[in-house]
Amino acid sequence: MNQDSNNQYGEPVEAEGLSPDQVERYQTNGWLAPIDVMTPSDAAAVLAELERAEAQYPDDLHPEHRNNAHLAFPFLADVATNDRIVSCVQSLLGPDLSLWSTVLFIKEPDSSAYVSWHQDAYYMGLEPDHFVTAWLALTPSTVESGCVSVIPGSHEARADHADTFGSDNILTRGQEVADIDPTAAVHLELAPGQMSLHHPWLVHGSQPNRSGARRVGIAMQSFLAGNVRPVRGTHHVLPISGQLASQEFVVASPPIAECSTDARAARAAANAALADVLYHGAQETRSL
Ligand SMILES: O=C(O)CCC(=O)C(=O)O
Repeated sequence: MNQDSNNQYGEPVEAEGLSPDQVERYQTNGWLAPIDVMTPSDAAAVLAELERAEAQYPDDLHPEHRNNAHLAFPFLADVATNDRIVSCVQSLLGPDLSLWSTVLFIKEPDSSAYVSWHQDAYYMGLEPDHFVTAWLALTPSTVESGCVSVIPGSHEARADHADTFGSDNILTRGQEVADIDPTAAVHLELAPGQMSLHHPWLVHGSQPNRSGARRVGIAMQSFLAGNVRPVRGTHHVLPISGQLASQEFVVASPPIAECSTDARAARAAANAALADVLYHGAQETRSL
């Protein structure tokens, strides 16, 4: 329980966090899953909202524009500030949290989109590495549908990455760690409403969706502890609980009205800054 910290709306965060055993397993393995966050019917309701929003605002949620949608859609800001998610992350990082970015990782039925082996922290321009990615499933995330797979123990070392810009690769620059043995991977299968947590240096990726249904996940990437600061670039963060991290961050506001002019401008500013950080030194860029 984390009764002495508030979320960004000023509400106390009282949901159950992780047990000491779960914290230890996260620290040893570099990930923890599955973690129950919401009921399957609550996850189905979020999915229905997302699919309604995709139909209503196609220019705001198409495949090349899935970063930081929580800054334009209040229902996604609600997910990102979900008390259970925040409590679990506080168990790992302490009471002072902010949210750096979110990504909607959506793979259409029987499609070729995949995510190459990578470490999240490699291009984020933040130190120290006291941050965590939370990945919430809104649909079944299975081996068949291309769930997130992880390489045990890989969070202990920083790996070299090469840019591939592969057309089916969902990552910004198709960044890839070479020489990964896929037979060593652990597949983080999740039911709707469950999440995984992974360490910023954990090597992970995912295969194409070979099922007949969409695979939809929301990555909160990443929650930052209070001592994290930028080492290059401009970074927009959403305060989540406790004290804001470094004063060097630009403070983003949660959206009040869906896709309002202000909300779209806040998201656009955050994405422009994010692109500068993620494409640092890259030969090619894509829009976010
Ligand atoms: O959703 C996926 O398939 C990959 C997710 C991922 O790379 C991440 O959350 O860091």
